[in-house]
Amino acid sequence: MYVERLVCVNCGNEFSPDDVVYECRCGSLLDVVYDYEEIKDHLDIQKFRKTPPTVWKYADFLPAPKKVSLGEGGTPLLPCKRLGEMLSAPSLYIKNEGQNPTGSFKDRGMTVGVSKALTLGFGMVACASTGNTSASLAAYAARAGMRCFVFLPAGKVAAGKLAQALIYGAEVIPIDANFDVCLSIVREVCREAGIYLLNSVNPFRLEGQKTIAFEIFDQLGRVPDTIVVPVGNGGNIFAIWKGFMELREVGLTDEVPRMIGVQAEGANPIVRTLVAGSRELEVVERPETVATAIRIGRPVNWMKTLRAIRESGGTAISVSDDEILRAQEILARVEGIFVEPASAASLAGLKKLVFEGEVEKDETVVCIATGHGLKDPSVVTSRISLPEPVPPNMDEVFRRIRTRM
Ligand code: AN7
Repeated sequence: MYVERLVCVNCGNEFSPDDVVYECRCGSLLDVVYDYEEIKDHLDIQKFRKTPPTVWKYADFLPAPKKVSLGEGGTPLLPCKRLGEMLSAPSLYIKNEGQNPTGSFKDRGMTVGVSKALTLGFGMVACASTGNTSASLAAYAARAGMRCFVFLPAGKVAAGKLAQALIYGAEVIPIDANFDVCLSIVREVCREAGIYLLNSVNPFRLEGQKTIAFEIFDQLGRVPDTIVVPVGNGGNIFAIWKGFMELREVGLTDEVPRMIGVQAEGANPIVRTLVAGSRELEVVERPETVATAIRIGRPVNWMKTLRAIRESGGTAISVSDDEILRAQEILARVEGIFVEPASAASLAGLKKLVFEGEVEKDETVVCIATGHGLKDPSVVTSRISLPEPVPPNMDEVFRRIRTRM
């Protein structure tokens, strides 16, 4: 392990990586710092280039030894020529995180976070979640033989995600409140009850998620110009940016991409904060969107998010629920990639960015498809109705298909 220390992103205060600490005395979150010179000295570039990508390929850049895994990472980076041409962004790629073990990018964080929990000697883990975090944590906790508690906004979690948390045996605790309230509750629960917290306030979990950047670099053979990411709590956009910064730090590249965050119009605190040029977070008290995964009004990682966006020369934009649903449909129909609404936000955002001249034709753009479409089938079945049944009669069958050819 080349991990050195935890550093507060606000005041620079330092902690040991063996401390169970999620925030600094000043209230801000912590980041993990490594001995990059050591990593650089030990990096076998030939072997590195030949090894196929998975989360644990990048163990040198991770803060805990591998203790629990479900075969996460190694998701495809899919060139989308036809869709790219339709959108005037011909060098478009989709990083399909829906192909992770529980169907979202959260698995990259949980393999590392739960491994860290085991290393620290915890027997219980918990999180608040809009759905995917709970599905992922429940699976990794099951695999590790740990007790798992998940706090969910009652009635606002997609059916597939809820089914996952239940079948993996987590203790599901629905709360009559939104995600932001659930998170403040679980933070207190973990403080009081000796349970390890695995929301993105946990500095180690995000370390696993930065492997998205390493994989994109490996698969593309270079750093893309622009990364477009849906933003909820804002942990993932920071993690991906950090991954690219580390590749530069160890001398594998000179480039860092521009990080662009996309939020739903009804849940866009980061966009509001950027537009206002504010030093404080512009909280959205009652977040609302069809993309329930990113129905978040008080993103705990807001400082990290703004740093990634500002330092990379990026931006953040909002898209409407209607734009999100149309992007979801077009991605499925034109490229055969079915993503959940929150993930489609990145594509809806790209469309808008091209229209506004923010993204140019010659740019290589990677949209992060964060979660699988099967997580939330009701958004599709409530929009696209099932055709009337046809009697088992060949004349009737041919009549039906001729009208559709
Ligand atoms: C599909 O599961 O916050 O900006 O509790 O499930 O790192 O929060 C999910 C977030 C994007 C936003 N896409 O990532 C949770 C949760 C999907 C997601 C995000 C989420 P962050």
